[in-house]
Amino acid sequence: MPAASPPKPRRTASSKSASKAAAAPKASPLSPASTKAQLTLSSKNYSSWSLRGWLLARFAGLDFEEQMVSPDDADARRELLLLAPSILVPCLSHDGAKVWNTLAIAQYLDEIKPDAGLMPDDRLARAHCRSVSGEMNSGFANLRASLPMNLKAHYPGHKIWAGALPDIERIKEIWTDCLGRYGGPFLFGAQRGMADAMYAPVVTRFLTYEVPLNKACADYCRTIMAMPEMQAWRAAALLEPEEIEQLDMDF
Ligand SMILES: N[C@@H](CCC(=O)N[C@@H](CS)C(=O)NCC(=O)O)C(=O)O
Repeated sequence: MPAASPPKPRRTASSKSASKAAAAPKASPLSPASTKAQLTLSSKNYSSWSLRGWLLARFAGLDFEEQMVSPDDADARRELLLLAPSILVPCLSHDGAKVWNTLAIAQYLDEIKPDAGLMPDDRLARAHCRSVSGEMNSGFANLRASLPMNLKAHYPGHKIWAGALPDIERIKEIWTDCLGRYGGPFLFGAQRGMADAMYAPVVTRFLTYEVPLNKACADYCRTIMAMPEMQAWRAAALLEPEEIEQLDMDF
């Protein structure tokens, strides 16, 4: 269970915008007129960061259009440069704001959709959620390099490179701790949120490569894969025609 701490007063979109209204001009001359939000993504089969951004936007209840860029098409890459200054996906365009980097997107969505429950209410749990989400965003390079996301693939008995084992152990430790502390079935309790979006591609990797898991972690993987959002993403990934040879490993 989370340690007791005074609940953090939830920000509301209206109170937050009210406090900024006095200082900020009503509309920036640089902002285009408000249109439907757009989320730039690449492959649903291979792009783990696209999956994270997409889940965050869906969890937040954002009304958005997907803008798909082919991961290995040079013209599409040039187009992506115009859309996302980092040349990376995901990139969210919403109401004049352009947000890239998955953590920044999560923070932005939490700000504009404060009641969506992307982060827990409790101050200590929010700090914990930010920490494990940040750890995913900036770490686990060996896991990412050696077990690429590939929803179409299944490699049972895959020999896992020793360099990736500490990453896997650390992720299992994070999940087991969160599930025990907050009671599951999601990392921060009854409601799915930011940390679940961050770790969802790891769930798919663990299943693709049949990484041995304890019961709590295996149950968590089932919970994530059963989410309607995850099922919708997976169904679209399986229909994707393109294949990236370097990521289709042959074992
Ligand atoms: N930490 C970044 C990582 C973003 C990232 O690496 N995205 C990959 C896709 S999985 C990408 O766009 N790579 C360049 C490419 O597809 O050409 C984030 O949080 O958004």
